[in-house]
Amino acid sequence: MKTEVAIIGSGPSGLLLGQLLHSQGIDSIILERVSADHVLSRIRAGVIEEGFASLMKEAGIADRMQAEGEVHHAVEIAVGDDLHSIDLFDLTGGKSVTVYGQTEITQDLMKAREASGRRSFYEVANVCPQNFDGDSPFVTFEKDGEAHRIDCDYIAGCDGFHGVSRPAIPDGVLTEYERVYPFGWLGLLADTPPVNFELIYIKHERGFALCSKRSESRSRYYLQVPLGEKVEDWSDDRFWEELKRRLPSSVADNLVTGPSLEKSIAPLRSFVVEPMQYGRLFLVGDAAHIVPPTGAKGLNLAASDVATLYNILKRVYQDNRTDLIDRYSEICLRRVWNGVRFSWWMTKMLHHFDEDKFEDRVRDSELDFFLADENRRRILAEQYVGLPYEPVE
Ligand code: RFL
Ligand code: PHB
Repeated sequence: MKTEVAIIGSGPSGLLLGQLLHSQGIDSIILERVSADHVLSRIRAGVIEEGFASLMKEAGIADRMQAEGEVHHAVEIAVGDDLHSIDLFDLTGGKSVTVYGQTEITQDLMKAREASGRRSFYEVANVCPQNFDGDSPFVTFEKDGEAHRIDCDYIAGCDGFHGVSRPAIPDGVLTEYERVYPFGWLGLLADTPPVNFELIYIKHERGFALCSKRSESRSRYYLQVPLGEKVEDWSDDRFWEELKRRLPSSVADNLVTGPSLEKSIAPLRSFVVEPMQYGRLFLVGDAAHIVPPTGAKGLNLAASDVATLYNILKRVYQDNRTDLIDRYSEICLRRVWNGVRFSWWMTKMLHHFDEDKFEDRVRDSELDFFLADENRRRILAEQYVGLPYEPVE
């Protein structure tokens, strides 16, 4: 088989890149290890920055997001019983975020991929990017026990944190930066009306909690839990009870409980690899970096990587600007490190760390400081709505 760009991974990064390339008449083949249904069963992100929303419009797949997604002009932070509203819209001169689930985005992208007629292979094994340090890269894989090879111009490694693209880069090329946090998030999805219109990030002595949503009738809640906690030990009743204890009392009375549709635990980690490219192989999204979900940045950083790679490849194919190829990593990493720092900062300020009482007090004071006046809240708001994308020139 032959294509222009071989894309490994059919998560939001791979699908969005494929769709944007298609809009410019550039061909791609997508290879995915699991089934499409399995990809859609992962309940993940919910907050979309304006830059990402614009990219969806550019790819021609924003109709459902615009009709069903909720535009949010504010976000709330609770400290014990005190609720502080961060007015994103006013503080940033008119910016907002959209609440629309990653599952919905992925579904919209899969539908568009099918309509485009471009090739995708699901449930493939032994995917192996090769020869990407030369001019003729190729990818080998197996489907139903049969071996295949795709010859291509470029390979996009959109295969997440546990993928094969990053480990395929020779030893000694990449530098890894990592921080593992001593807790995880237990998430619960339920068809119950959300406890509040705006999202609430809660700092509480029993641990962090987050009230999020997918729609007016579907809630998504998270609880900070110690590492090693098992999801089987958390009945729905135990989850709701614990959440209620962490909610400010003015909010707790509005909590509607119900059976969970999904419950899972995600460990929290910050991870960045530099550079994000080697020869004709590019690492995109979670394949190159992971952030703790506290800043709602993971999917949004994946989208800005996709924007950068798409704009580079567009210029390569349309204007023969092959000089731009080497700039991918450098352009992405500036925005990535900003998101990594913001996510680390929010995680640190809002979670309960057991080990050091002094640092706990310092973190309390830091949050008080940033909530105290408008100029300081603006610093938080500008980063939450997302920094602008860097142009490719
Ligand atoms: P994905 O989504 O992990 O997709 C990678 C795909 O590659 C496939 N794959 C392979 N395919 C072929 N061969 C192989 N060898 C392969 N190995 C892997 C995988 O099966 C998969 O389908 O990476 P991508 O596309 O880069 O997207 C990244 C996002 O999924 C991630 O950053 C976000 O979900 C992070 N995140 C959030 N981000 C936000 O911007 N806002 C949020 O509100 C937000 N909330 C969250 C989150 C992540 C969470 N978890 C569970 C980690 C909340 C949670 C709880
Ligand atoms: C979510 O709705 O899943 C969500 C929202 C905000 C975050 C993380 C996750 O910061």
